[in-house]
Amino acid sequence: MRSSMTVVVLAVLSLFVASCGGPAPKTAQTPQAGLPEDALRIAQARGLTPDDITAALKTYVPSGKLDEYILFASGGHSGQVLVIGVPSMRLLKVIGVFTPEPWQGYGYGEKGTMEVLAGGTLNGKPILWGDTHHPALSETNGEYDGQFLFINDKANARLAVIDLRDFETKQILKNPNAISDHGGGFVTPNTEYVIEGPQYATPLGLEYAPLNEYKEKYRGVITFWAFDRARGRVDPARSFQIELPPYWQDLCDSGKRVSDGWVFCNSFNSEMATGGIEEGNPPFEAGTAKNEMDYLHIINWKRAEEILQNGQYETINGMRVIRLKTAAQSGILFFAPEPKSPHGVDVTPGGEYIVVGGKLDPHVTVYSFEKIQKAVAAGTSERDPYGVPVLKLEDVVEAQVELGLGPLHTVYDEKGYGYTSMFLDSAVAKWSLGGPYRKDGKEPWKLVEKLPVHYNIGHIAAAEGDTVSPDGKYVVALNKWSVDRFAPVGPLHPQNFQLIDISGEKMQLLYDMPIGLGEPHYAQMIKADKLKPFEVYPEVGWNAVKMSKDPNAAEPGRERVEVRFENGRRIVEIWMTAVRSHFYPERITVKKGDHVIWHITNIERARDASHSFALGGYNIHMSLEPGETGTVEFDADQSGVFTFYCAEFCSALHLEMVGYFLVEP
Ligand code: CUK
Ligand code: CUA
Repeated sequence: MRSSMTVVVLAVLSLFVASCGGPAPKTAQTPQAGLPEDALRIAQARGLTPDDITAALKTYVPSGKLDEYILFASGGHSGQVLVIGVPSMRLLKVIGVFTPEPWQGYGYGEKGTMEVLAGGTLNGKPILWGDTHHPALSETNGEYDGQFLFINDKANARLAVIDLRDFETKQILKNPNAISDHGGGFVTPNTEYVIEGPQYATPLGLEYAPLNEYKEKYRGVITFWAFDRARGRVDPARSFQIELPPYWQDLCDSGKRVSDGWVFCNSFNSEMATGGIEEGNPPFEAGTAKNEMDYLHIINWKRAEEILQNGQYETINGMRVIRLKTAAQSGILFFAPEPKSPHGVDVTPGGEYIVVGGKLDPHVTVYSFEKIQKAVAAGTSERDPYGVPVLKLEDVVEAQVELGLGPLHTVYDEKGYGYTSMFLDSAVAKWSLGGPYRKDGKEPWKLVEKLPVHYNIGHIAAAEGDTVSPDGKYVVALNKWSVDRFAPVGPLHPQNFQLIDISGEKMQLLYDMPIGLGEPHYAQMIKADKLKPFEVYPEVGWNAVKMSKDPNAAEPGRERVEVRFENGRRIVEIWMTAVRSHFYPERITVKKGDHVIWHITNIERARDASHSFALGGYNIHMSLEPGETGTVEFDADQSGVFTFYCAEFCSALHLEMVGYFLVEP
């Protein structure tokens, strides 16, 4: 066994060296003649198989070389976003979103970031964590444009906007009429809207109603957050919602190309179960799975815009809401049956088909947008209990493809294949699309290959996967369990991202990346060269939340401390600069009870010359990137001698980058 493996290893390596060294034997980068023996010796010593070796060669990114793709992954209940290079699977950054993040000084006193986090409060109550599920890159004509990233918080029904010029969170919006969400964020093809679909039904508008009024008072609500690209912010005044029945809507996806203007959402509790296992009712898990069919929600948002123009909406908690009756009667909302307890809904790149994962059904069900249009035009007399037109399954289904156990989410490549995550099978199923996608003569709508993954795959992400032109090349399996894949670190195991090469005839597993933070759900993968982030902030004195020069920025030569009185209270305002390796000034003296406003500008122009401002005892930390201005404002409510220092190892004399904050009793 071992010797035959060694022979294969040798064959793979000699092939590799031949192909690398063959055509251009004289360049300095050419592997030396000694390489094959070295490489063979290492491979043998480490017990690597030929597949291991090709996987290593496909994922290794040498020092100084950059990754081809960037994966933006939700951080799950860490409330953050992970930025990962592909194919190296190196973690590049953790972006603080719904949860304060100390390294970036996000939520530790810096005024702008405190205001961003305050956008997510509910009736003034701070909510300092989130359950991020679905990151969505901004799109132009259905292609990722690399400008913005959006992500939802399932736990609290919130949406965040991240600016990809500096990879920082700029805005958090609390949904005024729902307490949980799920099918979002997803963008429309030109990022007109960022969609936030609902999850668990509650009384609309965050009102109270007992569970025995479930059918009358509880509702789902889908939100269309209008995005103002020039301002880089969602504009709540132009946003709107559509009231939905209390069917527990799940994933949503935007139509594109032929289906642009439409949105599709699953649901999984058309039974309207309300639980109560303790009172002898069936538990939710059984109550929501009783019916054979749930409803695919088919929503015409362009029609909804017309209805808004006509003024057919109500304003609830400051948000324009198209009521359910209006939506059902005016061509906005339609249903189509879908096999019980569906999960993922994923529109094909050209927008022709909507693929629904069955969860408790071994098939994915493929709906045809063209057939949906015909069925809508033909009309139907069937209605759900809320008056929503229900199309006939046989009128709108194109195919049902048997894949195995627990199909959840589907992504696409450039060759006409779908890749579906199989939760119960712990596998990725590759299957052939039909219609315009089938140009290679292969049989359409058929399973072609299954690759085991480790373990319990949830979402799956593909290179440029949600665009109108996926790249193929890679998919990443976002596995919920890792069990035995990594060195044990206690009962709480990391999740496992597995990189898979899909460029060849057969899929190849390349790499396991442990995720030791929260539980990622979805991820999107963009070509790295589409991102054009700042290397340093464009001007000294930059306010990173407002993305413009801060009028209060401290300037070199104009550093100062001013004391004034407001309503009989002493206000101490400080304008300070930071540069390698000092703050200016270095001594700040105030009196106990003073209100302190402290501006600091990092006046560096060198790439990576970040400083920070750590004030012990006051729960204050700011990160100041080159050019950035930050402000902290607080009451000096503790007397004593405090030190402030730069926590970023910025220079040889970084330890000397310090000052005293003296608070007189
Ligand atoms: S959900 Cu997590 S595995 Cu929130 Cu997109 Cu399917
Ligand atoms: Cu600046 Cu350390």
